[in-house]
Amino acid sequence: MTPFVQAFIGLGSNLDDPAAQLDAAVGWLQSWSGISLLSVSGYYRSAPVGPQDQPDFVNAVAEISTNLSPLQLLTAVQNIEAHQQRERDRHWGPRTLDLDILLYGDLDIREPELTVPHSEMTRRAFVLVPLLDLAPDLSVHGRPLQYWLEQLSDQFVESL
Ligand code: ROI
Repeated sequence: MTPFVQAFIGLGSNLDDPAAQLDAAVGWLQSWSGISLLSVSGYYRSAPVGPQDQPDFVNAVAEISTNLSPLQLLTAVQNIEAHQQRERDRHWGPRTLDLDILLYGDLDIREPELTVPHSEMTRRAFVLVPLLDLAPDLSVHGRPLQYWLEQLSDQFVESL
């Protein structure tokens, strides 16, 4: 049996009452077999990274403990997205719910379906700010979160 591993999931939405979408996603994580929800960051409003002609996002990060393998966890979060009828018409466009595996223990995963640590996380203030709520002492790619965040002062993120 797989031991439990601590993992972090990024949550984002900018359609159909984004904060309610995140609440619902947290509810799914809480009840999912093989996942224990440990904590959830504050919710943050963030300007869209990528195409600007879309609404602001609401973002958060959840800390979980899981005995699912990385690919089983990926399937779980994809199922949760599907339950909330995720809409995504175009690449980097608006979406009702986006769940990203940010970190899975201290594993480095490079599979065609899954890269962990998430390949964009050190370039996204909307990930780093909520993650700092939960794990202020964490390092990614050998540097503290705060180091990465300092490079991103142009990205707008505020507490909701
Ligand atoms: N921008 C913000 N601010 N928050 C997101 O969750 C988010 N997700 C995305 C893209 C479109 C890259 N931009 C985002 O997938």
